[in-house]
Amino acid sequence: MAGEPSKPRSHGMFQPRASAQPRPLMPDQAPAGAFRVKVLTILPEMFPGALAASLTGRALTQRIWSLEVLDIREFAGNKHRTVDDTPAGGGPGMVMCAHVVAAAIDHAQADAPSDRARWPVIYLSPRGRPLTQARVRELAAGAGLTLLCGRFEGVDQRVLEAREVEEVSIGDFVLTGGEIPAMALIDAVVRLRPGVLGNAESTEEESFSRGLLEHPHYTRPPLWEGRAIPEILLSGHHAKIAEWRLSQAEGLTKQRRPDLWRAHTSGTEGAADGDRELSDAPTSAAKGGQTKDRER
Ligand code: 4GX
Repeated sequence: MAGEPSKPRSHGMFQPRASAQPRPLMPDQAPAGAFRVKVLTILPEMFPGALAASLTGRALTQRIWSLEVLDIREFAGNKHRTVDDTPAGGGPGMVMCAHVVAAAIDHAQADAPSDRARWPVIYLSPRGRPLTQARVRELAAGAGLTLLCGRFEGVDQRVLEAREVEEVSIGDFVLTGGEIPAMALIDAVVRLRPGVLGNAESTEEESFSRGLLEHPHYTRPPLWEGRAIPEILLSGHHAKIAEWRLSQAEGLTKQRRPDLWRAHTSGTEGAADGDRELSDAPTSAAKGGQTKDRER
């Protein structure tokens, strides 16, 4: 869905111009350097949805990234705007038609850079390769991406093959459609673009705990419902605190994610497909600590 074209707000001779111009939420044209996201869906009204809030929303208004939502029904080619048909071989549900989805993909890719690796078409599906922070980083380094959101039982396999669509899963569970997974992927990618995260949310310290789950976090009050903040965190010994956090992160990873722990200890993290890093979030006070919401 393209934003509304900016119209003159005055019909008079003179058009007064405020120094800070209001910008449409979704500009028609992405400025050079903006990360361009195209979404193919039969539910365009779901976008920008949650992506209009907070950091991704601010970045969208700032044109750090752009969102173009295309209604797959526009490519149906019949007056009933039918996009699906019954599954070959029988069975329940409906399948999205290859020709309709192909027309939507071809339209989306028409003005994308020809290098497919830099602008992939991704189909969100539980059958896909699990999304990793490593893949998110690669996508964020590109120029943009096109996301195909399926409904019903999915899309005809032939269009995935013919258009070299990459299948990606956000987890081993089944949602009603690919729109929410698409939003999750967009959020993960956009936050890595320059200018999206402020200092407080920076990913600078992520290498500290690379490949590990994050250590627990605490804030005031020091005693809550009889539970104290671990004493070490109130000691002011920064080296000791960093050591404690690392050991917490290691313990947690060993216990909850033996797969990540194996990758971490075997030194395969960062390898082509071995990178299952989760701890991208700031390890906040690892470097001096800061309170985002209030001053100490
Ligand atoms: N990670 N969904 C896809 C349609 C569908 C159904 C069956 C293929 C086979 C999902 C996920 C996810 C819901 C998106 C079903 N496609 N996507 N959709 N988990 O659950 O990415």
